[in-house]
Amino acid sequence: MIQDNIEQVSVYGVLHSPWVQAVLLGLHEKKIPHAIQPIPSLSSLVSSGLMMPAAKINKGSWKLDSEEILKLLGYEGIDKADKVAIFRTWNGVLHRVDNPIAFFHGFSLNKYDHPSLLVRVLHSFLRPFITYYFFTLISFLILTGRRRDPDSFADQFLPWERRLSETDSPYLGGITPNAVDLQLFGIVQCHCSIPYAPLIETIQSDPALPQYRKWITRMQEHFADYKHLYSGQHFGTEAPAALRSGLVERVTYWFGALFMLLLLPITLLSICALALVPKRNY
Ligand SMILES: N[C@@H](CCC(=O)N[C@@H](CS)C(=O)NCC(=O)O)C(=O)O
Repeated sequence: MIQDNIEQVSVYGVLHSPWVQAVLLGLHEKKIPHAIQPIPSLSSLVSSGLMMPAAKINKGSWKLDSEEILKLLGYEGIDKADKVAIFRTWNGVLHRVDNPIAFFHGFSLNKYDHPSLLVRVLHSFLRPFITYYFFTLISFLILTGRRRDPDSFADQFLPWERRLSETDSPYLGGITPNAVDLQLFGIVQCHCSIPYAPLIETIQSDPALPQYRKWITRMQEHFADYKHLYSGQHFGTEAPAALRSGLVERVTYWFGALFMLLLLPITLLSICALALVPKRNY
């Protein structure tokens, strides 16, 4: 159901998440005023842990799930087969923890606006907790055998290559991007935000993916003034790179990361507790 009279949207989420990216791209596309917060509010933390994206429209309750949020913003839902095909293009993302320093560095660079320096510094100090959470989650998935690399990373993009070669429209949604474009491009953004070289090189140069690359370029041109365009620097367009956090925020982030490492038993216990919180719409 579409929400009427949207004046302001708050989004909780990390810029490396494809689903957070999809929501932010949708808000940008529809020119809806919004603010991103890197730390969940207490109410969303209690009911759904660190699950993101969560969005609060005007003064309503926090909502989960990127597709549901996009529907509230006025986008049509995504059919089941498309959802599966979108999700498949995420393969390779679990490699982002191969280099833990690069993983934390990627998170330290995330740019969050807030008029108060004090709030930005406090957020920067707390943000490493979220990085530890996702580092633990991804490492757990790898340890339990969930990372299986295909013979070629190109295969996961082939259904989209076929779809794009069968249409004359610039986007999967026709003359403007729809929720499928936003989620699929959200995953491209996710891959590029902490890049895994073999996967990025496949998208950049595999001869089987010319239409997919053209579509990425069109999406980049369409979203040229979006602030978090991680894919810009990887695909040779004029699109600007994603904005980066300032030095004070970065130093505070690393200080927070070190502090939490020194409190490792408490950090790990909190991560386990949050991982057990049931995720639900509320
Ligand atoms: N279908 C959901 C997926 C959301 C999702 O998987 N979010 C991940 C980050 S990319 C998350 O928050 N995981 C934390 C957890 O499972 O506790 C959507 O489209 O929003």
